[in-house]
Parts: sequence; structure tokens; C-alpha cells
Amino acid sequence: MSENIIIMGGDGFCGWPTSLHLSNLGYNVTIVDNLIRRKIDVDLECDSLTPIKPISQRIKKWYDLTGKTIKFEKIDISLQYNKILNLIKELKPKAIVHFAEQRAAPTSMISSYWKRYTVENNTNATHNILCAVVESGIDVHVVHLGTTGTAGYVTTPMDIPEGYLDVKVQTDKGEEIMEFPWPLHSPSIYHMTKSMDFLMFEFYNNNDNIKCTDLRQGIVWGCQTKETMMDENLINRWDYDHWYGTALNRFLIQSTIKHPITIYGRGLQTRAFIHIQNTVECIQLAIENPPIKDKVRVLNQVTECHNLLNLANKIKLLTDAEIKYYKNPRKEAPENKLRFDNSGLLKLGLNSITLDDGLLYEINEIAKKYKDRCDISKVMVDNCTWNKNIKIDGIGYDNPQ
Ligand code: NAD
Ligand code: USQ
Repeated sequence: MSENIIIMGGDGFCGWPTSLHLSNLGYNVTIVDNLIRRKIDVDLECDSLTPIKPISQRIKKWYDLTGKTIKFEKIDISLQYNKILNLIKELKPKAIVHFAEQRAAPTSMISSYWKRYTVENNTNATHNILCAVVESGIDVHVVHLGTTGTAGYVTTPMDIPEGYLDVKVQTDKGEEIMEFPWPLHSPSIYHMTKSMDFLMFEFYNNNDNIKCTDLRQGIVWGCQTKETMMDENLINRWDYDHWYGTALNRFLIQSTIKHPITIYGRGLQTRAFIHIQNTVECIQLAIENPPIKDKVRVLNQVTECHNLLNLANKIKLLTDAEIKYYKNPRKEAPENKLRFDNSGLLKLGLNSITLDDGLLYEINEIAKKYKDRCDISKVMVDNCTWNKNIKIDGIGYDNPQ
């Protein structure tokens, strides 16, 4: 009998292609999602560049094409604890992959409402999963999508290790080597919740022996994977707007619609990157190689690091785009250098896709094909109709007036 996997947040940008990839490998996949990301698009008056289909149509098309069933449960995992617990008891999953968080740094800082929504949603979601795994009594591997940003964006003259660092300390017995978690930082409220998630994994690993993997992922670029390319009804999300669009995907569509590439500051911020195809493969590798239980396993899910200007110049070479410098709307160091030890996933078998391998495909097959769906007014916040009072309709994180 094939094994069950629960994908929390399986309708999202990383979750949907991961669900298809694992289903294709023969796992029984159950997607859990409250579809809030689609609702936020409506409230922010934005949409994916690509024409993503409703979840039921996506799942039906997958079944029609492959004969494989993906189940869907609409659950808000930050609020509906008993539903998570019952699902774990029923499915006895080999792993829970946890993507279900508010994932945009700029969105998490729009206003006090969004700060509170991000903290309450993300920390409750993670805690509910861990608490339910313990209460179920079932041995489930929790695979969480963390972020490289929790290591901070300061220049570090070494490869940032996979979660832990050996430090020589003076103890009562003399000099000894002790292992410490790499210091956690929070470049935004969103990143702060990822640091808080790690503390919860540590607690539940120490206290209840829960198997946890924290995949510290860089910025994901690209759109399609082998499975989402099988039919246009399976197409993956592509965010390009100011709040949810990430740098490289924004630059790709900007260059296609002849909007200047929007470099914040001087573009000398270095960040880590990974292609979406590699994302789904990393999750497979993490599931198939569970950690031993003595500590939380941390893997740096990163294939390369670049500064933003370097990325923009690569795209300029391919498209002849203009590069424009904007006042940085974020509070971040104007310049940093970053390197990550990513040997964990490479040793497990990851074959890295580089920018040089994939940029042209994204420009020609996605950005050019769907450019007419791009609403140029959503590219820069100054041009947008959104204001700081915007809220998710029906989600009440407000104090009563
Ligand atoms: P996404 O917003 O596209 O997907 C998240 C999904 O989770 C959405 O479908 C949303 O509806 C769902 N969700 C959110 N809160 C929920 C809740 N309380 N209950 C049920 N479902 C809920 O985001 P993504 O880009 O796919 O990112 C997935 C995960 O990977 C996030 O945790 C993010 O922090 C992490 N990550 C993403 C990137 C990136 O570049 N996209 C990089 C590093 C880490
Ligand atoms: N930037 C620009 N121009 C733009 C957009 C962004 O110069 O038009 C700059 C930002 O100032 C920042 C960098 O690009 O220095 C990255 O911004 P981003 O929006 O691409 O990425 P970030 O806010 O870090 O968040 C994204 C995902 C998040 C994930 C994180 C990985 O939204 O879920 O956790 O990447 S990491 O950065 O490694 O922490």
C-alpha cells in the first residue's frame, strides 16, 4: 500500500507542484488548504500572471491525465485544530509537509493588522500541527518550509552552516567544543515567525521526540515543474505584484512588458535562490531520508546566491531591459555578501538547476505567453490602489471597536 502524505498549503506556489510531484511518485497525497492566498489576491485586487485553475479543476485534470487521486480538505490549520488531529489519526501519514503560512515579507509589514495576521496565522498553524502530531501518538515526520532569511542578511565570512555551529567554549572542564543553533534573525515580521517556528520544532523534538526537518529555503524562482507542464489546467502560480511577487520573477515579467527592472537601493543585497523544480525535488529527498530524532534537522535549500543587480544584468543581457533604481521600501542593509553550506541536500542527490539553465525558458514560455494578463499598476506600490487599511475580508484579527 502506498504511503500517505499531507501537504499543508498544497494549493500555493510551492505546495501545488510538490503535491503533483509526490503524487506522481506514488504517494497518496492529501492537500489541506484554506484557500486564503486566493482570497488575498481578490482583496488586494491582484492575480497570478498565469491563469491558475480552481483547486477542484486542478485535481480533476490531474486524475484525468494520470488516474491518480489527490484529496482536498479545506481547513484553516491556524484555527481548526480538531480537524487536523482527526485527519492525522485517519491517514497516519508518513510525513506532513508544512507550507501553510503567510509568506511575504512586505505583506507582513503593511500595517498592524497584517503583522498580527501573519504572527497569529503562522505560529498557530505550526503549533497546531506539532501539537496534533503529539496527541495522535503517530510517528509523523514534519517537514517545514523555513527560510534562509532567518540566518540574517549580514555579511558572514564563511558558509552559513545547516542550522548548527560548533563553537569552542571555556567550560568548567577546560576548553570544549559545543554545538549551538546558528543565531536566528528576523529581517521582517514574516521572517520572525519562521524563527519562532524553529523554536517550536526544538521544543517538540526535545520534549516529545517529534521528527522535524526545517528546510531553510532561498527565494524560489520560475513557475513550472515537470508535472505542472503536463497541461495548462495544472499551471502553477506566478506572483509579480509588489506585495507577493519575489524579485527574480518580478524582474522577468517587468523586462517582458518593458517596465524598467525595479532594483531597490543599489541592488547590492545578496540573496539565496532556488528553482521551483528543485524545490519539489528537495522535499521528496527530505521525506525519503528522514532525520534521526535527536535534534531538529536543518537543511539549506539553496542552489546559488547572487546580488540583485547581478540578476538584473543577466536579464538585461537576454531582453535588453532597462534597469531603474528605486528608494528601497524595506529596512535592509544596502549591501551584504552571503554564502550557504548546501551540502546536505546535494549529498542526498539534488541536481541543481542554475539561472543560466532556466531563465530563457521562463521568459519565452511563461512571461511572454501571459504578459497580457499583467496589470502594470500592481508592479510598484506607489501606483497601486491598495492602501494601508486593506484587510482580508472576513478574517477578524481586529479588536472590537
Ligand atoms: P503561497 O502563499 O503561494 O502558499 C501558501 C499556501 O498556504 C496558500 O495556498 C494558502 O492558502 C495556504 N495557507 C496559508 N495559511 C493557511 C492556514 N492557516 N490554513 C490552511 N492553509 C493556509 O506561498 P509559497 O510561495 O508556496 O510558500 C510556501 C512556504 O514556503 C511558505 O511557508 C513560505 O514561507 C516558504 N518559502 C517560500 C519561498 C518563496 O520564494 N516562495 C521561499 C522560501 C520559503
Ligand atoms: N527587491 C528588489 N526589487 C523588487 C523586489 C525585491 O530589489 O522589485 C529586493 C528586496 O529589497 C530584497 C530582495 O530583492 O532585498 C529579495 O526580495 P524578495 O521579495 O524577492 O524576497 P523576500 O522578501 O526575501 O521573500 C521571499 C519569499 C519568502 C521567502 C524568502 C526567502 O517571499 O517566502 O522566505 O524569499 S529569503 O529571502 O531567503 O529569506
